[in-house]
Amino acid sequence: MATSEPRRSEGEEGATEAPVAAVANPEQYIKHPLQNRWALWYFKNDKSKSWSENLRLIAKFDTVEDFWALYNHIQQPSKLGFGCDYCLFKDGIKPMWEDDRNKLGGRWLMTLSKQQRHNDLDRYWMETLLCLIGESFDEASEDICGAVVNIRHKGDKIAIWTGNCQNREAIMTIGQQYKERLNVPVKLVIGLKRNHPICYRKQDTKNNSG
Ligand code: MGP
Repeated sequence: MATSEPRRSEGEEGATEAPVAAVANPEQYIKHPLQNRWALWYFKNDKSKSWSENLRLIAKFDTVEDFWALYNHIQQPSKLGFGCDYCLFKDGIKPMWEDDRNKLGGRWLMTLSKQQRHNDLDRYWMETLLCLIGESFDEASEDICGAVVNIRHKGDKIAIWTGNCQNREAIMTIGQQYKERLNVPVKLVIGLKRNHPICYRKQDTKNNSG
């Protein structure tokens, strides 16, 4: 029976020809690597558990394609319940003050109004993620630990966590470029907060007791 594709059996004469059709364009199957591997975490506020028990790792990724696959698969921040957070941190850094890489750090904090949940929150969070995975802060990107979005009744928050409060130059570069990148109105102030591990431990104990 004749087939449309002639098949060549092993050892057949003239079988040295290269299988041209099998050579695909590498662009079609090689993923685009990111400079860092990142981990996305989810926090759901269950009062019966401690703060750290409520924190769950969702997935890690280190390519552009895997980032978008994950991003398109999960809920946008504006659809999350009150008390929930997403955290994106470099692989190996836990999204908590106690982590060695966060202990001496601080964060650029942006507090949003209630209306901004519908107008700006998802866009700001996506832009924040792109700033991080795209290493958008030049050399200061080294100082980046991660970012957090908090969904709260009183107003949502987005913060970029940096690793060293003493590193003024890197902090200022990150703050300025972040504000420009988000194109936030001049009157929206983003402020720098310091991490204080000792206070945190007290607060966590308070939280655990309900
Ligand atoms: P929050 O979730 O950062 O902000 O901290 P929220 O809910 O807006 O509250 P506010 O205090 O900023 O007004 C809420 C609480 O979660 C803290 O008081 C801590 O008890 C706990 N918590 C938050 N973080 C980020 C940490 C952390 O890194 N480590 C520990 N141990 N507890 C934390």
